[in-house]
Amino acid sequence: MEQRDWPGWPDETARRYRAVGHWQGTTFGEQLSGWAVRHADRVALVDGDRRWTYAALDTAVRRLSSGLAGLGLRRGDKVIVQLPNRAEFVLLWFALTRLGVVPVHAMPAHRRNEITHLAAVAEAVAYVIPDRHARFDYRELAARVRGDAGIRHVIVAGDTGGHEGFLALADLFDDEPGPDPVDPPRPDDLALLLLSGGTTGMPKLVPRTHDDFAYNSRRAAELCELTEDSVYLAVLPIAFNYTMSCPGMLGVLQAGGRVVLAPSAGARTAFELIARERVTIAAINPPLVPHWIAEHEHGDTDLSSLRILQVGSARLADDLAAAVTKTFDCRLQQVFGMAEGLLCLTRLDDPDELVHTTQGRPISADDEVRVVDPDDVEVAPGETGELLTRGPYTLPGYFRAAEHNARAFTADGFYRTGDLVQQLPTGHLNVVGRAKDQINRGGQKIDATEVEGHLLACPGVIAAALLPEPDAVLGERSVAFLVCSGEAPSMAEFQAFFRDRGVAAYKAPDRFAVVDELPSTAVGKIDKKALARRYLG
Ligand code: OOB
Repeated sequence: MEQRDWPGWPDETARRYRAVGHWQGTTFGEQLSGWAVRHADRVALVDGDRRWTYAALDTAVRRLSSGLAGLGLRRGDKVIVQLPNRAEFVLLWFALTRLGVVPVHAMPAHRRNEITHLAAVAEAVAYVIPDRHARFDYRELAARVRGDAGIRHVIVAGDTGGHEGFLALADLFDDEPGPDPVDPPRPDDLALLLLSGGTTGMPKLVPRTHDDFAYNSRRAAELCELTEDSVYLAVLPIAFNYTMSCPGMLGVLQAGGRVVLAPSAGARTAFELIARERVTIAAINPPLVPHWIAEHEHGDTDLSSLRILQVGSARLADDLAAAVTKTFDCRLQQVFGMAEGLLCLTRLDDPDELVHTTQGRPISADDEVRVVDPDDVEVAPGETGELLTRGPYTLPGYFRAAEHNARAFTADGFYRTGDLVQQLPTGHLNVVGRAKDQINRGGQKIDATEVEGHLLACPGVIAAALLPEPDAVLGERSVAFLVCSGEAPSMAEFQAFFRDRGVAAYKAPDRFAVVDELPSTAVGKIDKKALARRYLG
């Protein structure tokens, strides 16, 4: 049934990944139970003043699992989870995966437009939200979405605010852990659905299995040499697979270490937590780097516990990379990853030269990488080309997207990443550009086609193209080139238009430029290269 929703790995390949031990045939529920035996009294999770030992975490998860099962949630059901960095995310994530119920990882920034789309594609039966977060009331959002999307249950981590039919997550913990699930998941079942950055309109869903996602985090944890003494600080959204599994929360838990949740991405907050919890590894994105450097130079927080600072999700400038090494008494690790799978890390013993100028190399000996020209022919070593990949934790196809899959993968199953790279003889990759129609706004991916669709729906706009332009802080920001029929709407009007359409705020263009016409290619498509040459230099 499920396999028809997405292609799955060829049987022969799957057998090989099992035989060599990449896929270990355990589910996340089983793993948590195992950790709870092995590390019972060690602290697993810290959120503010709240702490859970492994034993307490396992018990809480079992109590919540049985409550969720009592609601009627079953293996294969999909649940949209939109929670910030709070312990409730962790409890819920394990409670769902233990039942084989599949969390769909929404981001806190998503709004009605994105959630409705996710709910429709996934046929989600439930939607889990915080009450309020970052001055936004998610209950209002859920009240609107519920009507549009066939969602049976809205579950609030916090106060339901009197919304009729909303359930409080706290009330779903049964008094005692119930029996094991009647129909438990299998290790090769879909475990979670991640969101792709998107290039063709709306985010695609990335299927990840228990086997492949566990391998991803376990292998990353090995390369980061995580142990029981490791303490991971989750700075970026916990639902992001960078924070979940690279090695992230899952990697540190499987090593018996401790996860500390940062309530916000601010450097001050992070530094206080590093000092208080003796954090050994933290993961951030390039826009945060200058803030961390400034905070370190002006403050006197004790960061002596920190061994690894990971930076990834957008290109880290070589100079900034060198500045990290100079400023912090810890190892910089560049992280080049994607929801779709492939993860590249610089190694702890790589020479500085490689750590400062490359985005690492694939974590698995079975990650297959090709660098090709537009005709899919491999380029000469060291030359620039598009990165194609397949392997033991890279998706074989998106969820319910057969048509898109035909374009996004080669005939022999390589995923077209849309990233332009050069590969060094050491295997390290240098990310030099992008062949996909996407803007990487400081790590947040914006699908140009999707935003252009919104722009074209705006009264008075007759043609639209969204392009990246360099930005000192974000690396890239978005600029919308518009052809308008009359007087162009103001910036404020555009912003209100995007908000009213229920689109996540980061997708609203940072700048608008009204032009007389958009250049087109021979086949009549908008020529973005010419547009960039003409207006962006
Ligand atoms: C991570 O995942 P996504 O799915 O949000 O975005 C993936 C895309 C990549 O295809 C690439 O275009 C870009 O983000 N990217 C980088 C990069 N890391 C990601 N571009 C240049 N340099 C880097 N270091 O962004 C993600 C997932 C797991 C771990 C880390 C990042």
